Amino acid sequence: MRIDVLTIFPEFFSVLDVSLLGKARQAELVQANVHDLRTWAAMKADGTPDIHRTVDDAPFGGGAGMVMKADVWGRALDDVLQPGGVLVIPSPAGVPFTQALAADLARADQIAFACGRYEGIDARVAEHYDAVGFRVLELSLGDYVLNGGEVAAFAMIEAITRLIPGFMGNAESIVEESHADGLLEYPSYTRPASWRGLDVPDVLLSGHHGKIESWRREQQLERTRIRRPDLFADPREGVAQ
Ligand code: 6GU
Repeated sequence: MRIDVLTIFPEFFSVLDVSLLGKARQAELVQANVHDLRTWAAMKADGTPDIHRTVDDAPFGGGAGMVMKADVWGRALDDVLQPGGVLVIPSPAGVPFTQALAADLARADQIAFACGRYEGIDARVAEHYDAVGFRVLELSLGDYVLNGGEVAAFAMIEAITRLIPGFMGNAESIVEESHADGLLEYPSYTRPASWRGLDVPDVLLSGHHGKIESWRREQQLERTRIRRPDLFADPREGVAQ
């Protein structure tokens, strides 16, 4: 898989080298390229030089904040997006990024992450690349606002790359983890069996695999019911998939 990140804060992604992704990179399962968006801001839309390398401008219609310029993003993405590549635009106004989407994107040949500030990128950028045939996804991490798409892109890169076939050592730990089957993971314990007056549930010490399995299933259901009742909601109502 090839990952391209376009950002005005390329230094932020030096953390890619020290994260889990470092391993996938070494194994040559992932090739990650980080680009400074200002590389494509050396000229204005009319072709004249822009010594300030401006990437944003005031919103049409007024309002707070700045909007990132379509012409700069267009030149950058024309250079970076490969045929068949997926364009991901992190945005608090996007559809929810889920484990299912992460698994889907783990099979992509290329993903380009367009990291904008939270006021956003001129909406015509997503519209244009969709119109010319790219898969374009505006994705949100959750219902809170970050200053820019960088932290969100990094989280998505980690969620996606660990699902690339051959990346994780233990395939079972992916099958059993939270969200793999739409439920939260059951609680886990290790030695000592008693710690500060708290005992590991007896069933886990019983050696009875059938009972352990059904206890874990009950725990998954109970946890999900209490912490994430929305995961039981009818997917046809409300929440975007
Ligand atoms: Cl994807 N971007 C930003 N800027 N804020 C967010 C987010 C994304 N997801 C949640 N908050």
